[in-house]
Amino acid sequence: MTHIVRRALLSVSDKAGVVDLARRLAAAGIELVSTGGTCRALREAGLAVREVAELTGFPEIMDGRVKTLHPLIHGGLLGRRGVDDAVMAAHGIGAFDLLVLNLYPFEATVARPDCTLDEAVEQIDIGGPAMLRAAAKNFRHLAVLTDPGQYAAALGQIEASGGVGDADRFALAVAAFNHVANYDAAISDYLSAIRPDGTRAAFPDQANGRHVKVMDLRYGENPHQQAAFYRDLRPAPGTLATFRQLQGKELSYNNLADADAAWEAVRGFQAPACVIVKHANPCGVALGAGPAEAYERAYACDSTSAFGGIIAFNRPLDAAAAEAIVGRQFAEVIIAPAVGADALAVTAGKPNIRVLEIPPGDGRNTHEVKRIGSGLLIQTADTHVLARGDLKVVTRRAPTPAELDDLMFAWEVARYVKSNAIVYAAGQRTLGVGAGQMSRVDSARIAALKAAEAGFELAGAVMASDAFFPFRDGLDAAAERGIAAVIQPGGSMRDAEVIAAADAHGMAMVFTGVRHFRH
Ligand code: 93A
Repeated sequence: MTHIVRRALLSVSDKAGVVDLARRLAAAGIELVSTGGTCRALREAGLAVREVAELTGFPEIMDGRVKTLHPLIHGGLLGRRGVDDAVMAAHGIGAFDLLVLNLYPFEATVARPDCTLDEAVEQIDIGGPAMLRAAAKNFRHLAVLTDPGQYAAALGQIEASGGVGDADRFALAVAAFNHVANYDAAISDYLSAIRPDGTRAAFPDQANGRHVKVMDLRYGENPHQQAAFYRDLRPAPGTLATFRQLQGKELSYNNLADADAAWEAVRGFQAPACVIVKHANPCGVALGAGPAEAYERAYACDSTSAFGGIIAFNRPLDAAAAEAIVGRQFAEVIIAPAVGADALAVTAGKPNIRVLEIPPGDGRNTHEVKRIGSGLLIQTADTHVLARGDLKVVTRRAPTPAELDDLMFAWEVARYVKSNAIVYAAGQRTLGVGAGQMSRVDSARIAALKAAEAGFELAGAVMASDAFFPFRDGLDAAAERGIAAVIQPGGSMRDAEVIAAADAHGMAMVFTGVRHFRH
């Protein structure tokens, strides 16, 4: 339904287009009410406008700090037709049907390098956001314009039908709340960053009210970079950001990034699991009867890389697992959903090891954000869960039940390995991981090298690939190494050729239909 516009309130700092808008509103028979500066601009253009101060009988005071904060204004914006009519009439409140408002130019002001704190504070709009929120809340009865870019379409509707339609009033209200939210974020960013001496901190204590600073970090990815760690205001329970550090040195930027990868990977397993991450990639992943066994099996995959690694468990850390680690290797971080007092007594012998406990919760990070230049790339998190029923057997030979278990395991690992990812696995443990190569064949070669160094036999093992094989050479090489079964997305132009190669080697191959690029 269209709500007919009879009376409009205009109060804009950015006066672009407002005279033309007001002229056409007046021509449509709409009564205009306006604040001081806007009113002057409209009158200078020869328009008949009523000033807010005349309407309320109360002057603008305190250099304009108080100009619209009056029941005759807010009552006119908030009154519900058909509900509040009597009270409005009793108090002489006239309804507004349209609000045209944009806020004090706070961001432009603080962008000036010479802007003082006092100047910035004067640009904190109070009455404007209150009116925007009132009008946006009352979207069933009012349209609200916050951007000159919205004027033409609204005018078109008003001139054609006398008002603005339901869906558009709602969309405009949402835009108004976003305008206020961004404005408030700019204020909180600025004020959070200002130091008592007027200089601005590179890493403010709070950022835009949606993140809170957990800590300054000694440095970033490299010592010449500065860094800090912020947490979402309401972090998803069970994610790394909710950690409690029980012992150890200060966490570094790289520790946190790797810990996140290790924790997210280990959370994906149902059975007791251990994931060891080095430079953002798993270098050993295994299931076991308990944490200690899972660790032993994960460590064996690549004991060289595990040195200085991040070790994550999906079960409480017990003394046996803690002893296995400290007796054998240096670890940067150990993460577990709980750490027993006996385990902590063991790790205390190596006070440099950071031990993190993540309180229980099955919340997930919903979005991933990457900065590119002065922009952001945002995507939903890769939370795809592969069910066995989703697999398509494409070879003559189907995987045996044991192969199927290992294929599912290897696939779960591969999603946490940087592309191109190749994972060799057997018996619910990784045998070799090839990560981050520009060519899939090289990743496979590296994974085989890792397996050989660890003394693992690849004959009868399985292979997971995060994306499809473009040519048959990957399959031929795998067969030469003794790989018996393969899991991969499929979808290459040469799938037929790749399947023929697998068949020729007597391999079993399944397609997942999804890929797990990770860059
Ligand atoms: O100083 S305020 O916070 N107090 C108010 O009561 C108030 N009412 C409107 N700022 C207020 N405004 C703002 O004035 C509006 O958000 C708009 O940006 C500006 C328009 O003022 P003028 O019409 O005098 O140029």
